[in-house]
Amino acid sequence: MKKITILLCLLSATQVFAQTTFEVDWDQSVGGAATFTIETGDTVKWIWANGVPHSVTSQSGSAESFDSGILTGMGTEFTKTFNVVGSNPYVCDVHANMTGTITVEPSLSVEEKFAKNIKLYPNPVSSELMIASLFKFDSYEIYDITGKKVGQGIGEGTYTYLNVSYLNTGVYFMKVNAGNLQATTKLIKE
Ligand SMILES: [Cu+2]
Repeated sequence: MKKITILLCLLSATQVFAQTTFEVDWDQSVGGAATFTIETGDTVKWIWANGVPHSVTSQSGSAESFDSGILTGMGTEFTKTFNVVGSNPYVCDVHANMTGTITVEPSLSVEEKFAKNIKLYPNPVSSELMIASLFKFDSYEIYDITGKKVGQGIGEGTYTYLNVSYLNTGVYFMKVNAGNLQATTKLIKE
């Protein structure tokens, strides 16, 4: 009986640890940073990144319904925990260009969460590229389609900017490393 109790405690501790809060700086420049793939029980926290009125409002067809109402004030927060598997497209009621989708999957490992939430903006890119990651990352490497390394750099947080205007037009692969996690995403240079 004792053994079973301990095992149950371990299981529940692991599940709590696996849950993640995803933070979004919510303003008109958010772009694709407002889109995440999460697992059931994960939380998304939108943080107003300027003093302009915004809302976080689910669109029709969203798996869950949510609406912050229109709120104003830098640092204002709206938090939602997602418990239903499915797709949640949402928008700011004030700014039509502030949109995102929260995709909720039944469960994801830490490795999967990292890999599914590496984002490159814009993509295709002509000069300045932003790499955004769920977790603080250590480094990135760019490879061409022959596997030759054509760029690399250091990550200092969850996002970094780099200039890729030196690359020829074509397909590349961006590898992002965070501790023992790594993920590779296709990058198009135009
Ligand atoms: Cu807005």
